[in-house]
Amino acid sequence: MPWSESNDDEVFDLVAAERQRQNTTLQLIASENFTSPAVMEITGSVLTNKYSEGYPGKRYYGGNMVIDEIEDLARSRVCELFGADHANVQPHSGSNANMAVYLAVLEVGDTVLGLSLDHGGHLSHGSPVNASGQLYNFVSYGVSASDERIDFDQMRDLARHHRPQLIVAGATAYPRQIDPVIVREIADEVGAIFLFDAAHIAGLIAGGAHADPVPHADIVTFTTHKTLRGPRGGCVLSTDAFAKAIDKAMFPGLQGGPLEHVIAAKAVAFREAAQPAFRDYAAQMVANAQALAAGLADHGFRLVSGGTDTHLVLVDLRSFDTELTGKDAQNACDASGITLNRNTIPDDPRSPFVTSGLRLGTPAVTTQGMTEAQMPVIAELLARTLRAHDDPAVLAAVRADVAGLCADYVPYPG
Ligand code: DSN
Repeated sequence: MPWSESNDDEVFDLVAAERQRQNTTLQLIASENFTSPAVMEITGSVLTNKYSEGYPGKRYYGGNMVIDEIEDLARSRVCELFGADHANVQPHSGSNANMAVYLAVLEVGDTVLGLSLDHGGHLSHGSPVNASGQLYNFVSYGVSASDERIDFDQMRDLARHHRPQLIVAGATAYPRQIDPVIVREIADEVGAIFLFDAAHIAGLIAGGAHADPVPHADIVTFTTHKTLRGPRGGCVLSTDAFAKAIDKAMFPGLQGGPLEHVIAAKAVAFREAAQPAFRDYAAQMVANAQALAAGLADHGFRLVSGGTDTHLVLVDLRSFDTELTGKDAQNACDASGITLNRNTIPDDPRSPFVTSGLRLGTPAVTTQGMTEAQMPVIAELLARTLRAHDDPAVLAAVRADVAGLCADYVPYPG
């Protein structure tokens, strides 16, 4: 029975509308990017048809001779890119990568240190509403009130007091580099395993803009679709000592059949990230974030930690407008064609659903070819939006200017 010949216009039209949205509005969500046509082509390939539970050479289904080569290629490319002993490229997401690590190295109820969610951590670092926080005894460290940077003295004190089995470093809304050497020292002092969650900064590491945590951490997890610019998915790197336990935890422990079409696209992205041009891209993401931060400060926005040395900026809206919430600001930005997300700031007086902050990132606009020259323009567009956040005429005018800017940097023409 052949496939239906009639096009599913309903879905295809919606995809076309989303492409139009991405082409004509600014994408400033720090965890998003524009992946390459090659990555998208491979993600949509015949590999989606194949079941391949298991690992290369040890599958539970026949017909995996080509798939084995693909997964081996992805594993060897990513090990070379980051200098790792072992890679598991099967996680469907960063959360799954983290959960597989917990399953591999912890017993239920074990104690873990992680960055608190409202200071920039991630749900899978022990939030009480996430399985990580429900299955394990997470103790949160945070940023210090004085400089809003990770308080390593607090991390050390908590480690000495709680003797955790695991220390998790890494963040989703933290604009500063995290020194893996200090975390290693603390982990060694208390005999803890050290996991570095590099979800946001994997592309900065691959491109040489941030220090590689692989030589210092026992295990490194990351997502492949943020600064790394690959397909949506996750990855775990580890020393040989943890390889077997992590592979077993991933499959059959946590996931079933791997997404080999995505794994092949990860292999493409790993190769792209190994090219010399990717080093320029990584450096430009950081330069753009710093220029954006400076532009926003000029308009009266307070920047958490005073700036950034990553691809993202965390804005405290209260210095700009005490009444303006992150939720209302995000809605106004949606109307003016600036896509970003509201975010809690450290010790936010408002709820995580409302928030007092915004998170902005430069991975996508940098892929489009924007540089430091465009960042003050974006800061101005944001300030105009938020100064008149309930005035539809101003929002429409900003939206037209956003479309004008994006017209010079169309990510997916044709
Ligand atoms: N949702 C991701 C982010 O935006 O940072 C984290 O999982």
